[in-house]
Amino acid sequence: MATKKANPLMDRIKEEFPRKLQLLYSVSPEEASDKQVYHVLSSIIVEILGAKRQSFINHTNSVGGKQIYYLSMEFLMGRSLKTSIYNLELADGIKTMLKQYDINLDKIYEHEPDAGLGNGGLGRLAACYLDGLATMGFPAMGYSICYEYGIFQQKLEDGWQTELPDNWLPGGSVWLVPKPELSIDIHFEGDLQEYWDNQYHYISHVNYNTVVATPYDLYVSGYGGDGVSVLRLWSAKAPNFNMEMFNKGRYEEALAQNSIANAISKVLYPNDNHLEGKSLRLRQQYFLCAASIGDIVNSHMNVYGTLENLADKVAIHINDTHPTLAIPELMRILLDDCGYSWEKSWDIVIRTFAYTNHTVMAEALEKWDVNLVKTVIPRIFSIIVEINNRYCQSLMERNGGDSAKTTRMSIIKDNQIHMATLCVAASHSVNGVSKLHSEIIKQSVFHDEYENTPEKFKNVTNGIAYRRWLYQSNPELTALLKDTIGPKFIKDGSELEKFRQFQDDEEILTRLAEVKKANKEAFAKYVKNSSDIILNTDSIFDVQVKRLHEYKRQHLNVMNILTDYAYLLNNPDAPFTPKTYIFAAKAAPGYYLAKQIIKMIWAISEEIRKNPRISQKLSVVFLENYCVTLSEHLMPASDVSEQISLAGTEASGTGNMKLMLNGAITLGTLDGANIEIKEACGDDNIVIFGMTTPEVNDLRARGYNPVDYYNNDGRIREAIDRMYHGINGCTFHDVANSLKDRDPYMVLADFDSYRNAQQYITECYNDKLRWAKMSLNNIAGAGIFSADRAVTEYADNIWYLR
Ligand code: DL6
Repeated sequence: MATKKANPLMDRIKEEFPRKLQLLYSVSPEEASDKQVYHVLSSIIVEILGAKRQSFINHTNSVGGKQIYYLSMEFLMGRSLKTSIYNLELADGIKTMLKQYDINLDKIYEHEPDAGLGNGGLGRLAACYLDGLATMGFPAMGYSICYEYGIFQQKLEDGWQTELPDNWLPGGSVWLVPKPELSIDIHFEGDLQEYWDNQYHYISHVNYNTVVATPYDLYVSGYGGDGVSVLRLWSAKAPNFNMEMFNKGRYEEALAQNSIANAISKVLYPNDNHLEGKSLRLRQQYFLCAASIGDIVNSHMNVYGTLENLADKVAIHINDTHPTLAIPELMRILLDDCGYSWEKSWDIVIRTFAYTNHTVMAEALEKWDVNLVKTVIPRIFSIIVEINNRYCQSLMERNGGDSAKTTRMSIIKDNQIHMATLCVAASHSVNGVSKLHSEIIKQSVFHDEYENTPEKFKNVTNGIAYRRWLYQSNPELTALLKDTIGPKFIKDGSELEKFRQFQDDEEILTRLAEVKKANKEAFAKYVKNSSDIILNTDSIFDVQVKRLHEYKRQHLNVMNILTDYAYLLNNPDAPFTPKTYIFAAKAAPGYYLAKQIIKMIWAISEEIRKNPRISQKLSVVFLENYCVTLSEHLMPASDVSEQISLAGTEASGTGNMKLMLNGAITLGTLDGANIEIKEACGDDNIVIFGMTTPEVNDLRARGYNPVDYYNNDGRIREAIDRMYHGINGCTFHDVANSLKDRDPYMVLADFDSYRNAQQYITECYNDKLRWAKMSLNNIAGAGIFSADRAVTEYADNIWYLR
């Protein structure tokens, strides 16, 4: 039998580990605390990755390879130690090494805080893509802000969400490598001076305030191969204190300038799918863009000494509109610093930039007030105005002087700058994140733009760093897969398809069911250790975990639970398949209705908990502080994946992919990537309900009247009246009124269909072999949703990398 080859890095780690513990903490491995072990182990891995990255990039530069720069205000990284060790294929070696000192690696992981530099789907996607890019050997750097405080820590107090600061740097900074020599000065406010010299028109920006951007690098290992991505995070500091201003008696101004500068990288804005039109947010966005573009230009100049070939060697990707200001910033450098003509600069910009849209929610489409932009970044403002003038002129020419259409498509309208419009105008590619979403943006959000430049519009369905949720989080399922289809699926997700051949193999189906049961028990233990919640592992684990938003319709789930609860109160002895509804969700701190819905879930859970006759059959839990690490524990234990947004509202979803990969059955609408999940797992292995997008549009056009549903369906009436009358002593008038009077996401219209789907899924579950077969088909179909596949599509169709 062939023995597994030892990883050559292990010799170095075995030597470094005791040496560094001694050097940094004067302890031997036997004496070291788990925290010290975490720090030393992490710093060794960072050094390994740093060296690997250096040779990877040296090679890219030596062959003149194109580089990807991925700009995003959010990267929801989670923990780095475990994923790095697994991706470097060091997990077994390190486990064995630590065992000899009686150290448990799983306990060491617990000392790392999540790097929660994002809100949800958009930020997690960016993190997954850094992993995919490294794995596929595409040279990539992500850029974001080194927020001192990431996404808040959620705590429920009597069911009401409170937000605690997420001070992640004390434990997390070991992963950050400072690069002060690459710092960049960013200029805010000030005045523009125009002058002519030898027929050349110059603009200079004077009297500005400077903020210093200092980069910190976080390495992301790919699985196998040579690739390592870097996430470069910018930290903001005021330059030296303005003594001159202070000495002139302008004390407050000098101090205010300092604090404005230092505030820029202080905290992540905690909104998801919702813009925040505050001046600090605008500063954050320009800070990220100016620092990153400056850095890209500097490294390109170091290698090539010219920007002539920038678009051939560099692809800059804009993750939603938050980093749009990178476009005028690159124009500024090409025009003002390099002296290129407008036409030439614009040509370079268009060929360099690509943009992904991640939402159709109107409230998330960014618009900035003209006066604010003009004050905070005057030169950038003047460039946007010029871009718009030229763009509108070209539209008039192209559309036979159709001024109404030009006005609709204008970047500046009603005293606001429309960032998505600017992105579409200045990028060579615009993509949505699932097939449905990419169609919707062509037909509605960007319809005029699509008619104007159809060739720009593309689709790349999202993908996940699937190894994190499979072989790093679900060792039992990984072992079963290795036994049945061999280990190739770890490198190549499409290999999972081979698992389908076992869909009628009773022995394998039984083993699969045993894996799920073991995972549910492990999760129940984990939950019990961190809270007082006891999970019944003989019940169905029905899971809805995602940001709390009305369009995601957690309240539809609640309506069904209330209906079941009412039934059980009236029929306590009726046969009932036990079910545990598991929720986890953060709400934006200012989103009142979302917080009410959290409180309502908590109230139901409390009320049912107090009634043991019912809670054996029906139980509801709300897990606090949903984050990447919690998802890694939960996904392997889930039976049902609730993906119940109103059709046409969820751009893609990625939690749906993680759950499918772990064998959960999707209970969902035909929305976002659910449609492609259905194609991938097969119609019999998913439970679909509700209106389709065209049906939603028709109903809206006909006039949707939720109160009719309230009047005509006793179950709906009873559930909503329960919100009025009180659950666990609290009333929920605002949620009830919203459903009855407005119901913007048509919860009531889909209720009947959802309820039937819930009953059907329970029926399927009760047939153990059938359920295991459905589950197996989901795992087998999940390979298509890997980030490796997604980034390869970007590389081929958008970045033209090979
Ligand atoms: O594309 C990643 C992710 C999608 O899977 C979700 O469907 C979508 O809601 C999310 N969008 C955002 C938008 N945020 N803003 N602004 O998070 O993107």
